[in-house]
Amino acid sequence: MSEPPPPEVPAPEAPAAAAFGTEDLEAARVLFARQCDFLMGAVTMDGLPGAELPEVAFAGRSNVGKSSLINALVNRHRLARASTEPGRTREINFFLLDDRLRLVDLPGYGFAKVSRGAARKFQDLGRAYLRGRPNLKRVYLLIDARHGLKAPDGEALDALDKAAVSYQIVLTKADKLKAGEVAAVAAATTAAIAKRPAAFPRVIATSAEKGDGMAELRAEIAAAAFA
Ligand SMILES: Nc1nc2c(ncn2[C@@H]2O[C@H](COP(=O)(O)OP(=O)(O)O)[C@@H](O)[C@H]2O)c(=O)[nH]1
Ligand SMILES: [Mg+2]
Repeated sequence: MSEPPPPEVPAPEAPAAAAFGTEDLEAARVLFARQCDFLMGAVTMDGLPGAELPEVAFAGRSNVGKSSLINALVNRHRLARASTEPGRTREINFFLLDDRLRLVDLPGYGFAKVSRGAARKFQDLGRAYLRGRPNLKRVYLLIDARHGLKAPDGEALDALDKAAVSYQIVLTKADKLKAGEVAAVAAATTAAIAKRPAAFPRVIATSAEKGDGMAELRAEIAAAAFA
């Protein structure tokens, strides 16, 4: 039996693909094809690199796909360690792109395998970074497309709104759902953040595995970093 076509979900905001012209998409593609290297990992606020370059940070629950997304953005399979073991990324990892932009892999929140005290310490570091980083241009908050926004994500959104840090939601692992299901989660997420003061209104659905949404996300990042 053939599947009925997915329902048309009205997009409250223009779809991400329409937000950028061909030139913007191409410029972003070229930027992300440049040299990208691991710069350093930091375990304390004192250990952060200087604030002389713009940074965009990736945050989300452990296992949501942060490292995989960074790898996919720069087309490098093993740049950021993608691990199935929660809590392995306990530091803030910095990647330097084209000597002019840093991609920042933040510690995941909500791991089960580390002690509460240890988990809190990493979360405090992530939180301190988010609150006090003058060169932080935008935070990409990753949400598993299969789950949508959950309570721990709500806490992260509250913290970002309170700190007045611009953030944008990225749905990950879109390849695990049908297109209509992804559109429904994107629409629900867009509606859920509509009244949040620091939220950027466009929600981007991505698949690090298949490459969906990567061109748009690169263009969003370039626009946020160099605006
Ligand atoms: N199917 C699929 N799996 C993904 C995708 N992104 C990440 N994963 C898987 O999800 C798991 C966690 O990914 P990882 O990048 O380590 O998450 P992190 O803890 O947020 O850095 C790994 O097994 C990845 O292979 C995706 O777009 N599609
Ligand atoms: Mg990781």
